[in-house]
Amino acid sequence: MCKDNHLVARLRFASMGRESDVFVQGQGGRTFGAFFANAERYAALLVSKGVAPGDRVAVQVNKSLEALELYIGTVMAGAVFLPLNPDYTTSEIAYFLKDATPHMFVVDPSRETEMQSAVNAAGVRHVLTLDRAGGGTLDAASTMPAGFKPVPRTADDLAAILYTSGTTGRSKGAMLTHRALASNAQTLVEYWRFTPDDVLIHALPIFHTHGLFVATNVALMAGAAMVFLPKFDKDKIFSAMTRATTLMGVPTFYTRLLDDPRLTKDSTQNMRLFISGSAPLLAETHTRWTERTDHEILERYGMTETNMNTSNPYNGARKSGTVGLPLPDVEVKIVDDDGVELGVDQIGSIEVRGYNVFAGYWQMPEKTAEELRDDGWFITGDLGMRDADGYISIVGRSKDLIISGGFNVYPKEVEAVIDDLPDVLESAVIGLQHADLGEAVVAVVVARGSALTTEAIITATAKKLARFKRPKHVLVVDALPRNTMGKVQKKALREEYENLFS
Ligand code: MLC
Ligand code: AMP
Repeated sequence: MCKDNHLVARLRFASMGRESDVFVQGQGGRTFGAFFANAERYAALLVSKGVAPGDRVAVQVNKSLEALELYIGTVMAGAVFLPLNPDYTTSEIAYFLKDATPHMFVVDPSRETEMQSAVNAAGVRHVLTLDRAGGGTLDAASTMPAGFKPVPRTADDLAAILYTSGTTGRSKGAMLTHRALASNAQTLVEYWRFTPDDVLIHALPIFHTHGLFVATNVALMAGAAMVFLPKFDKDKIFSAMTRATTLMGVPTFYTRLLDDPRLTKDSTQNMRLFISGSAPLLAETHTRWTERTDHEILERYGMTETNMNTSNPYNGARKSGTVGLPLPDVEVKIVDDDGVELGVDQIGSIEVRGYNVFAGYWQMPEKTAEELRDDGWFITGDLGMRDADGYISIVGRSKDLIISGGFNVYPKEVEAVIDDLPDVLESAVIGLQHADLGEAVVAVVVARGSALTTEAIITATAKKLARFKRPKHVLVVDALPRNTMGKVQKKALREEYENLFS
């Protein structure tokens, strides 16, 4: 095993000497040698533009291999990779740039002009472009020499910042160190038995923990190959399954594949492992999948702040409805409101500790202190329990959060946009059960006067919020239910409209 502190050295170790082996299959794919050489060129370009160790490089581009090479190149340059959803609106990006003050912003060329004022306000020094085909001004890297040597970093230095929304509606930058990312990838490679013989189907976005760190880092660290798809695409996944061995996805991947008659024991016979995470996998989905394919989906549990915490075992019972056992080197405890550890089958707050845990929220010491205890325990905001065999189940969340198709939506952020409309008195945003997305965002709105239209709400949210945060349905009501303290009872709303999408 490679003991180097540098994340890139750790990710590269398994493919050293195998430069001409295929890392990414298919047209426009890459050998390991070409992949790392391109990353070295990006690193050289960044340094030539004055990117110094610790500088943030914000990247809002469509999924491409070049974007992955830029991730590795940024970390090689000693800088901090900051990926952003390409669907984020200008106002969302303005917040991230101002908060993170990156030295460089890499954006799709089609959005460069629109982002100019946000770039200026944040004092970003360089803007480069990268389109989904690898074109754009970042292509200046092609004239740079390969062979760039990674800028030395300690295990505690930052490799990435990933923004995660918060209950207050203000996104927080989770600071991830070289150690956190490298140690978690190493643990997962071993736990899930990844080897150079594996071929992973990569159909997830690469601006979140799941697609960027769990999928990409694990494949690289194992020296495994990938089928790299621009997005979830049933046809392409079925076609890839004949030559791939593993798939990582959110539950929506699995329910969509189950809806297709092509999902059979035959079509999945080359596969050895299906992994699900980022949102709860229904026990029913787990059972149906096993019946159809003879494979048991392996469910695991993670977070932006912690990487992966628990996983069902590779060998041994994969218990549906549970997220499995704490991973090696990760401590998990279930505690009551006073922080006292609870016993078997008792529901409490889930806390985790280990190398996998983040270093705090970027420039938010108070927020960090609220959630990350001095002794290293992180308060996840998830509620769970442990059974007699040690398996953890997630039974709810103490945070007001909706998970839609694996993307997190914090109601407060959506409510703030809706409440800003002059014809709105107040709103409550809730998640309702949805067959495809797990939960779907719904806005329940009280009008001020009679002029409010649902179109006005749709337009306002479309202007300010990325698509996955926008309500799939708007209900205009006379009043919101409140308890005796005057607090809006979202539970009552969820119960009242529970069948909206069924
Ligand atoms: C797309 N849309 C969504 C959505 N995804 N709306 C709500 N929730 C989502 N998740 C919008 C589209 O913009 C479109 O809007 C409409 O819904 C229909 O889109 P679609 O074609 O059905 O969606 P698709 O592109 O197929 O995407 C669905 C999906 C995708 C589930 C495949 O959302 C996805 O890849 N999710 C994965 C998210 C993820 O990686 N999470 C990991 C976070 S890390 P319109 O307006 O055009 O109709 C983490 C830690 C951990 O949580 O443990 O892993
Ligand atoms: P994020 O902030 O996007 O990283 O999302 C992390 C949250 O996703 C966790 O706090 C959980 O609430 C949820 N999550 C991740 N994996 C699972 C899972 N397997 N089952 C239930 N919830 C999950």
